[in-house]
Amino acid sequence: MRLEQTFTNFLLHHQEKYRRTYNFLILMDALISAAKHIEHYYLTGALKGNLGFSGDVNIHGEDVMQMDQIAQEITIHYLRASGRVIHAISEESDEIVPINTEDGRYFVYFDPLDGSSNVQHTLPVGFLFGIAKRNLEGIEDGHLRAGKEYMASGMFVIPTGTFTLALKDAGTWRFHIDETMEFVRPTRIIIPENTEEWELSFNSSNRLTFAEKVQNWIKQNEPNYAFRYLGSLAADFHRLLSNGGMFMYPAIVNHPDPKKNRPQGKLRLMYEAAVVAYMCQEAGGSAVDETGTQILEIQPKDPHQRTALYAGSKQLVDDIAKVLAHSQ
Ligand code: AFP
Repeated sequence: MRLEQTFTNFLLHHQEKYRRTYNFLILMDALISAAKHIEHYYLTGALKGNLGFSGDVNIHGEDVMQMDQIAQEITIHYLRASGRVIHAISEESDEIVPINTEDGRYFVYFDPLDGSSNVQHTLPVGFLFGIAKRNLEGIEDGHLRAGKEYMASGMFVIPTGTFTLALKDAGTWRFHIDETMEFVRPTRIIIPENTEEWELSFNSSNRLTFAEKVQNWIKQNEPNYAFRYLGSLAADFHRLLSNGGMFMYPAIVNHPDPKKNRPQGKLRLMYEAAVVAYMCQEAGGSAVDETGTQILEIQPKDPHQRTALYAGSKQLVDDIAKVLAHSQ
């Protein structure tokens, strides 16, 4: 009989090793409880009729799915119950959500259900989150945190029962759910250097709308790698962390309908790109924006700020970063 190390045991040892408090455990317990409930509602969504549109439109002008609202409600409930969160920024909330502004210890940035084009088919979606800590030494000014100020980030790929967590200076770890609904078997993730399995992941139907230099880079390199794209950042990045290669959501600058151009990129900086970039960096990879700037260095000016994203194996990201920075 093989009995596995649980996530809780793993985190308790981590906290002990770095002489940290139990506060982070309470927050992680809240996020895991939220993810398990979101997975339950998603798995039973087709039978309960929860996989359709809610009729509402979010701050990004996108149709909101019923599951987006269910996931948001569940997550805010558990973050509130933890008593550890100052405020939260969510893709599903136009405004910053004040929670425990006086006694809270953490800022949480999250996308409770990412990959809406997969929802109606119960295909993989993601619960992405980034965590930063309040200033314990001086005045807390509540500024929006750059990715490099995060202390952890992670993602649940729903409904696959997999959870990936990056801890500051302590690596990126993957966990799998067992028959008792416990996340177990902590496995350290290092993006492979061996290029055999490397892949490129991007929405190929957009390729002619990318900047010419990006189109040229893809033309030169794509023959060397596999191509995979699920349309859910968490699911695509989950696979890429194991295989290596690069996920790209470039700026859209040559769309035949200029109104559809997205020079600032599509993905949201604080709860999508920085979350992935943080896990990437702790796994030995890298992530940059359309100018070749490190995603983790970007200081957000707006909670829902967008960015282009190139993330994955350091060698590939460094290579395209040179091209991106060159002709600016
Ligand atoms: P939605 O949640 O709006 O579907 O966006 C999902 C996402 O933010 C990310 O998960 C995907 O990588 C990317 O956008 C998919 O975008 P395209 O459908 O334009 O390829």
